[in-house]
Amino acid sequence: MHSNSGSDTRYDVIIVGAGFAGLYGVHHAARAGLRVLGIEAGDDVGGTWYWNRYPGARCDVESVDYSYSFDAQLQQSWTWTERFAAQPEIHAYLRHVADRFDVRRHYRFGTRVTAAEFDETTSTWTVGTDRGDTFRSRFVVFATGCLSEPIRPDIPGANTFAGEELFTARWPEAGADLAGKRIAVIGTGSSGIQVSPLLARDATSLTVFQRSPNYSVPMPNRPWTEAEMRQIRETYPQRREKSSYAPAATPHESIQTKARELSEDERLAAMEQRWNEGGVLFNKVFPDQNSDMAANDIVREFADAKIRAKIADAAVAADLIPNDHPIGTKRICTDVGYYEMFNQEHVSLVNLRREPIEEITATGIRTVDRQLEFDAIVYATGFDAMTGALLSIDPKGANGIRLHEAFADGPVTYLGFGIPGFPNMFSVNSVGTPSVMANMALHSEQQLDWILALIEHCRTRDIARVQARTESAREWTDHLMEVAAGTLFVRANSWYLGANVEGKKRVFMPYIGGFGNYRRRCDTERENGYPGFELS
Ligand code: N01
Repeated sequence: MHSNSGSDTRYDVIIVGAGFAGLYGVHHAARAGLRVLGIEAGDDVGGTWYWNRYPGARCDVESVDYSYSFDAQLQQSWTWTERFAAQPEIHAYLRHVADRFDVRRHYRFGTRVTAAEFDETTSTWTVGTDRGDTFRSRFVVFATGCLSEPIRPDIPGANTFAGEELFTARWPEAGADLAGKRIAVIGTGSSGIQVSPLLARDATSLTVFQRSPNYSVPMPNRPWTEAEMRQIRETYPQRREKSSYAPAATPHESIQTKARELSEDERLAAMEQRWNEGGVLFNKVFPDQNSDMAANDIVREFADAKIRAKIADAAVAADLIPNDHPIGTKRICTDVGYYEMFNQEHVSLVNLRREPIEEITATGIRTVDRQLEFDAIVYATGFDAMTGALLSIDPKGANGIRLHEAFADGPVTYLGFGIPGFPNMFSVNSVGTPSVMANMALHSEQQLDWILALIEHCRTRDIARVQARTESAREWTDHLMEVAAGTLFVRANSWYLGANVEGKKRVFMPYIGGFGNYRRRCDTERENGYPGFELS
């Protein structure tokens, strides 16, 4: 890699990404006195909340928890308007954080990292960008997101479509005027389920193309009252304390009694309560529902009945109710009026299992049975999760090894942070962390605190190189699989397992043993002087 930027600055650390994690990392690295450079492909901070601007995009973790905990004044001064915040509000929050702590000055925006290479002789990284710059740094931290590499499905004829083509994960900043249009939505994961009811409101017609149905629980969103916000502010320290070692990094507690130890009435009451609380918490009604098929069946049948009751046409209901995975083993979606939407005359469902797409034409979509005409096609087709963004950069580590070679038999990390063969490089919210199963705001704080503490450890001891030991990474990766194998999660073709990307090795990527257990393990690693890493 040759420098053509004329930039001779040697950084202590380069942090790639300006989402929850990157922004926090850059701020704290600067605060710790490190020479830090942040690089971000988007034109502003926000990460997921910068790119996913589609109508209806909302977080399924309560707003007051899905926010930074590190600064009491920030926490006290910011007002969340709704229980589940919408994308514009979360993005505004992250922009506010960037302004408040003056973080933008450390960033290069609109700059995509395209290469990263470790130099053996100097133990430094050279990072290249799509603008032709190269930057050198002792450490590099990839906070590039778990769900940030969108998939464009390989459907024949897709590039011949003459109408408007939109991706939920790359929604135009100026919005899209789809009122009065005939719209196709391809994909029925969280994004497709969130966007469809909003698009249906003003469309002439909306057709949802579903390959696999998903479970969705209604999101009981509403504005926070002033009294609630006051109470939350008063009890924030306790709320955060409760979250800090909790399984999902939120203050919510699970019912402790197993499903089959409760009477039918008690079970029904518990499920009804969780259903009404809404969202992903329905994955945690009973402690055994993700490990015991009989317990899972109880919850699944309850959800099936709830969904069936919303849909007028029994045949449509049968298509919309999943039958290929235990409930919760694919991320439970959260919706506002998704199932009810199908009761409207102008909304229809195409079950791709019965009626596959043959090709996309200039005017619409041709299935094996018919030609359907559209003005716009919306792709809500998911992401190359957890490894996609980092593999697209494909860093070159010690001895010239490429990341895709190191991951040839599946991703291997130690605690998510370190990859053997890649000294002085850290990945954030990566394979081997609870990340996607926990509250990302607090998870990101934990990740960057840990990494910055290790960097500090190296700096104060003149340690030039730090890298995960092969045996500790192997052990941790085996442990991930072991924990997952004890659950029902491995029975679903989910993106957790990489099943949505053709040719991707099936490895259960998140650590499913809970945020608290993971965090304790990371604490121990630090307290013991990083025995899982080689320091030299
Ligand atoms: O992506 P997905 P997503 N032809 O992978 C279908 C988080 N999130 O963006 O299942 C036809 O879940 C695919 O079908 P199948 C959350 O963690 C959170 O919706 O592969 N269909 C599937 O239906 C979530 O889990 C929130 O058979 C094709 C869909 O596209 C994660 O992000 C909101 C296809 C992709 O679903 C990802 O969600 C949004 C093809 N060729 C996202 N290719 C909230 O907080 C793919 N599909 C609420």
